[in-house]
Amino acid sequence: MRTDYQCLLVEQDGGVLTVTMNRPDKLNAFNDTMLRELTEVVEVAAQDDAVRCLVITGAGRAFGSGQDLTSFAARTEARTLKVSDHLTSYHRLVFAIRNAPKPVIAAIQGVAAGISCNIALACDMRIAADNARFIEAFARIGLVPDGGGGFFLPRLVGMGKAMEMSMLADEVSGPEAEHIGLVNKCVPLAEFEATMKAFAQRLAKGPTSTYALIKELIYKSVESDLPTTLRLEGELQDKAFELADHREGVTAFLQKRPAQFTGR
Ligand code: LHQ
Repeated sequence: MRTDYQCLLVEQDGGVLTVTMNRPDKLNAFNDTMLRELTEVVEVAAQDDAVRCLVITGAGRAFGSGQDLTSFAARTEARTLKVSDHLTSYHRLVFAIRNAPKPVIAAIQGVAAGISCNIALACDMRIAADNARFIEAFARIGLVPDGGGGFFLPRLVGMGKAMEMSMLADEVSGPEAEHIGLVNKCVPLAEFEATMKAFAQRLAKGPTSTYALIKELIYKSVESDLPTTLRLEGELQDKAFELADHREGVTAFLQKRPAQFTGR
């Protein structure tokens, strides 16, 4: 796994790969390099069996402040770039996260604004510190939510809250985010790092191949009807039954000991 990135810190601890967006003086705003690097790491980690849980987080006092507006404004004014073309690069990152056959977690402390917020929403789960500030900042600058926000937001928090967050673009705090289902867990900042590590390590020791099947079932179900989902459930359960981790889970239960999952 490559670790010498210009705008990222990449660290592996057991089965957990932690990727830290590292442009703290810009509150980790996305420039082209950081977007390209983050996409590469997620795509490589998705294929690497040694990585069983991926954590995306931010350096300094933010998760991320969205698109780097300084570099972007110059390019749109000069008409050297069509926004929808630029967005396809973000979409590649969104698909890489969603299609990774293992859990991808966003760990958010401080501000998560604009497309950084929506990259966090693309992840499978979110852990927040109580200083987190989620801002669908787009309407503040006359834009619609992008980076998948229009898809993820209503599915996570319902239509009304999604509309409110998108139109008013007010900050949602970490505790409020937990209350409305935007994040899985919000903890005091002092406990954030330890909580995030324990959560990720627990997932990394889980039945990884089964987790891939769970991702497929849950994500396809929100776009399917009941008969289709129940058919898929059967197909995926047939696959899960063949996995070594299923046999290990049952054996461990019968032997009254904790399961030792290998991820296969
Ligand atoms: C920044 C940024 C930033 C550059 C803080 N860029 N420098 C749009 C266009 C096209 C295609 C792709 O999709 C998008 C999607 C988007 O993401 S649109 C939304 C873009 N993001 C925003 O509109 C948020 C802009 N930032 C802010 O509103 C504030 O900075 C927030 C609320 C994030 C944080 O506020 P504070 O905690 O008060 O920090 P600050 O404003 O003092 O920022 C600290 C520094 O970071 C500052 O630089 P300086 O040199 O003055 O210390 C900011 O200029 C810089 N920074 N966000 N997106």
